[in-house]
Amino acid sequence: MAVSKGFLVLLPLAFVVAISTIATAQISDLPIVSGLSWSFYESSCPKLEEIVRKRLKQVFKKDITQAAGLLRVHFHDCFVQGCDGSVLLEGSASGPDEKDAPPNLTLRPEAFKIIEDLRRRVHKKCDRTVSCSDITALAARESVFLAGGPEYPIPLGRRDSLNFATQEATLANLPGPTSTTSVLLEAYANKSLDATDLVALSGGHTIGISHCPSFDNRLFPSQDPTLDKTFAKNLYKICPISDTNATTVLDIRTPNVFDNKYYVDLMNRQGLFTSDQDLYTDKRTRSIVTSFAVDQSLFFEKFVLGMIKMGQMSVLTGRRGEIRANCSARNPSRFLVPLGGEGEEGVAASF
Ligand code: HEM
Ligand SMILES: *[C@@H]1O[C@H](CO)[C@@H](O)[C@H](O)[C@H]1NC(C)=O
Ligand SMILES: *[C@@H]1O[C@H](CO)[C@@H](O)[C@H](O)[C@H]1NC(C)=O
Ligand SMILES: *[C@@H]1O[C@H](CO)[C@@H](O)[C@H](O)[C@H]1NC(C)=O
Ligand SMILES: CC(=O)N[C@H]1CO[C@H](CO)[C@@H](O)[C@@H]1O
Repeated sequence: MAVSKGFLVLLPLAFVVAISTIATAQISDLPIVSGLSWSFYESSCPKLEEIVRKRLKQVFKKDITQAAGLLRVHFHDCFVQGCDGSVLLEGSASGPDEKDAPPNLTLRPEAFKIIEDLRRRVHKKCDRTVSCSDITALAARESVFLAGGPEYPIPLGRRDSLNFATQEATLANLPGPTSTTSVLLEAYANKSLDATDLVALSGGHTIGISHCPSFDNRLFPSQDPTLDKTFAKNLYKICPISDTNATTVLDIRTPNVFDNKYYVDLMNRQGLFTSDQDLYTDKRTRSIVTSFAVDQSLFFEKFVLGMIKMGQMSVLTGRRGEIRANCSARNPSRFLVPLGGEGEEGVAASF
């Protein structure tokens, strides 16, 4: 049963008591989208989660920064057309795809390679039973945990999209880093995510990096007054003129650890993007930022709830969608046989 995994394991023992408010029963009792299940691969691929964790442990031992890349890919997948693996598809014949849209240009090529490598390992053990969208979701979940964050179950059973997401959809659905809290609240509300979800999910920026063009609106033509002065000085050293190629970390305190220091950064005016810092400036979200900065277990709890919500956005289940044999390409026609499940729609009827 998934119940055995339905708890949050927090590394520092001190947090265990505080987190007991969100115990086993609560997470796997959450209502989930029909077609998904907490124990979806229990019989078809019982070793799935073990395979993913074991491999990612090896990958992160070499380079922990890959965790951030994997977390971000899942976020991008879910926000554009739903968590359907569409972000993984490469080059459509008929024009630019989701991967080529500006916000995706900074997704790490390694993240796509890691996901495809996980798929290969999983399918070797379990044949083509596990979708690329589920592997992406699991990789994000493991990235959070292996970088020091909470351990939590996620519902599985997603199918992979048959179609590409357009560049237009990508731009319309992924808010930019210059967005204000007002814009973000509206974009999230449109996806049934509330202010707490927004602030908690933004905590994903506790790991990872950014390129100068994503934040140099705060440096040029003039310095954003909400930037801490010393912090700004260092950013000018990294990005001496606008549109340079260099990178810096998103969380200056603990750049590779999944913890609540991102919120401490915001309280010290050391958030990197306008979209980060404005969460502390805006009265509607400020108290949520403060509550996470002083209580890591509260942040972990809300982050997990946000991820479980986000991970179910517009998913394809049953016979809607397919299980790709290659995460970056739709299946060739020899795979076009109905997959299990009692859905109404035929597989790949559209082509
Ligand atoms: C609130 C809306 C969000 C905006 C505007 C935003 C924007 C960005 C931008 C501009 C970057 C850096 C791109 C670059 O220049 O390299 C970035 C990186 C990142 N974002 Fe977000 N993001 C948002 C929400 C999220 C969410 C919900 C998550 C996950 C839960 C997330 C996880 C990450 C991670 C982990 C990185 C670092 C990636 C790496 O190191 O390769 N972001 N984000
Ligand atoms: C909300 O979502 C709908 C479709 O789901 C989209 O057409 C609309 O542009 C979105 N609005 C905002 C503000 O994101
Ligand atoms: C940008 O960065 C890439 C990779 O780090 C490098 O190959 C390229 O030369 C850089 N471009 C500029 C204009 O600095
Ligand atoms: C997977 O699909 C991509 C994109 O079409 C292709 O470049 C790659 O060679 C494929 N991999 C395998 C193992 O067939
Ligand atoms: C046009 C372009 O550069 N597309 C890139 C989008 O991001 C992926 C992953 O980094 C690259 O593989 C694509 O080449």
